[in-house]
Amino acid sequence: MSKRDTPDTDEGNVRKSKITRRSLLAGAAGAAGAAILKNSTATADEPPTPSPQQASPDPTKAYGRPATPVGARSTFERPERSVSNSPGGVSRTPLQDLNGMITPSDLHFERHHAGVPRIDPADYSLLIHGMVERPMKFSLDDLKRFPSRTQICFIECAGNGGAAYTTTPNPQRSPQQVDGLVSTSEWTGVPLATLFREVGLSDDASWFLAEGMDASVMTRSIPTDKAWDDALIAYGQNGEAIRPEQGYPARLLLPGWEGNANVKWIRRIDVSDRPFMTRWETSKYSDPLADGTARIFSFTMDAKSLITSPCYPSVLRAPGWWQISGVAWSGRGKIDRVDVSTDGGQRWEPAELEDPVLPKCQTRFRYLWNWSGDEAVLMSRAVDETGYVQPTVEQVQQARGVFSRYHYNSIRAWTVKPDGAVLFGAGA
Ligand SMILES: Nc1nc2c(c(=O)[nH]1)N[C@H]1C(S)=C(S)[C@@H](COP(=O)(O)O)O[C@H]1N2
Ligand SMILES: [Mo]
Repeated sequence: MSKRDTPDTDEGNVRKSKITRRSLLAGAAGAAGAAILKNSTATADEPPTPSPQQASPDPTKAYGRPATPVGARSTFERPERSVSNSPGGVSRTPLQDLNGMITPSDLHFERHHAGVPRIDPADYSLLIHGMVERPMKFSLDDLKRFPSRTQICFIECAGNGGAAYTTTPNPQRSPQQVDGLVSTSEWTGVPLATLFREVGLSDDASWFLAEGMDASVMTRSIPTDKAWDDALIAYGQNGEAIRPEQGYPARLLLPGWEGNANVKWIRRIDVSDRPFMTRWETSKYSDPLADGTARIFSFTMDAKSLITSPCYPSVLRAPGWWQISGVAWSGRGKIDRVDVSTDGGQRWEPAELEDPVLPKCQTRFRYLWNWSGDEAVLMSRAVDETGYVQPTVEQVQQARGVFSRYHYNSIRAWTVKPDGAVLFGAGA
């Protein structure tokens, strides 16, 4: 039918609907207007009526629990730290259950060598002495009178990731089991530089000893430069007081530096012009090298990344689009880029980084992947703002030998099997 042959009635309908739309905008909806809305996708459905199961019999109760002063997770969500039986305290963060960058405080990993001391904040004090003009003791209240600073950053145990320091890892490992000794919190405290100005450091001061109040009396030597840079005496964690397991009422926070040096329950700082060579930095936390020497005071955590979804023990239900998601971090500064490979490291493509990208902080990355259904090997590779590239396990073993005990930041891999099972390692 040619345009000229179009019946008048159709023309009339077009005109009528135009007028109707205008009148609708004017707020005068007539019978014709209703017809247009009926055929439109913009029609709003009735809101769903709550079913008896959804409706709460008592609006003051959630999940049948009475309203409480302190909340709890949905009973459908059960993220848990995994607690190991090794001597001392170790618990690991369930990285595979987390979104974004923050670790909920009750899921922050724990590493303590002789239990968690119970410290009444009224009895707490921090002594700063040694090569200072005015030795001083600060109560917790004293610490809180100074201007505070807040920083979101990760803490990672230097021993994290040992399970990945091999070319033949156990395939039945979750992100928590491989790399669960890393967590990220928002920390609040007083800059150590402020306290150092208060006590007046002598000109030759270059190191200080940090000592904990727990039964292990953890002691580490730290260069004073770190204090002038960004060290905190932290008393806040994710908006509340620091957790007992994280060092209540105060800990040393050294953003980007190995977990062990972040002395918890800190009670004493002894300022000096040389390191103290404590057992925590000579027999432990120094890295044996291939040539028989050891690297000592290897404080900075190198760039690292880990895909946390998909991962063991989850299973991909079907081929098609899946989001690959994970976290990347570097003790040197910001993450600049994370590359993802879905073919075992032959081709790499940049992932999207989720804002905000903060220095010395975990950064969430994501990459959309169309899984063909064939076996695939997923890898991620972090590059930080200094240009440092996360190495392969072969590269780390070449540089440090196979007996290295700390700083295992090599590229991690997951193998996706044709049946959708996800296993740890490239050769799984
Ligand atoms: N006083 C004291 N500080 C300590 C420890 C300890 O046992 N005692 N453990 C260290 C180790 S080995 C690590 S990895 C970090 C762990 O911090 P977190 O338990 O808050 O995660 O704290 C460090 N600070
Ligand atoms: Mo540690």
